[in-house]
Amino acid sequence: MKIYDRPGFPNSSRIRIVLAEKRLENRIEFVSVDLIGAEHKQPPFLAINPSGKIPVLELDDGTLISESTAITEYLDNLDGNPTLTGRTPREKAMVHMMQNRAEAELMGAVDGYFHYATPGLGDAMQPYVSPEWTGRQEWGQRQGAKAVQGMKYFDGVLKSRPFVAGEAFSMADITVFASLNFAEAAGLAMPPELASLAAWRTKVSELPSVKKRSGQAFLPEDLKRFGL
Ligand SMILES: N[C@@H](CCC(=O)N[C@@H](CS)C(=O)NCC(=O)O)C(=O)O
Repeated sequence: MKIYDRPGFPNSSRIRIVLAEKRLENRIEFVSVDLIGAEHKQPPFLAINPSGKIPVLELDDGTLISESTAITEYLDNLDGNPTLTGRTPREKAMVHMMQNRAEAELMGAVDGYFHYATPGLGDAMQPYVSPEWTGRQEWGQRQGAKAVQGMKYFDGVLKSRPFVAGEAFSMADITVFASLNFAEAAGLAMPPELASLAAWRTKVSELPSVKKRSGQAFLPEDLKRFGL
């Protein structure tokens, strides 16, 4: 199997954690896609994913699977023991409900903040993601405020259960964790009073699959291009 991604980017890191959790890293060949250079918006990559987004999983028979949730479902079910996406109907429902909330309230909102309230991926990407319009900054800032509300929501959730979707670590935890790292990298701070979310984040960061951080840090060349 092949994965088209770029180390350090939030949805790439989601899948890297899944691969470590399912011990599948050795079965994957990684193909690096240059997001800052807008490689993912050019025809060769659009033939792989018409949405122009990473990550994409390519199976050995050539099947192309994009969308991190779909990729996670596939990888999690390969061993017949879907620990990350739910084993029972109730678990599955809870994981997908919380996963969707993590995407809508956190990951998507941080993405909006990053692309519209900050220089985002830089000059090469401007024609693709950030058309100029007068409300652009304001919309980006509103997305940032939405993301902070999302953090408050998940802080509340984590006051009454150990993980985002219940008793076990799941895909929803991975999405919230990757979103918080993305927020931090984009300069969006987590309010210090969110003690339950902070404690959960520390606990998740210490899980072996997360701690490994293989491919979860930006490439030095990308950090330089971000001016970091
Ligand atoms: N819904 C997609 C979102 C993927 C996504 O937004 N990927 C980011 C990288 S983390 C990307 O490709 N961004 C480049 C762009 O939006 O142009 C998923 O769940 O995989």
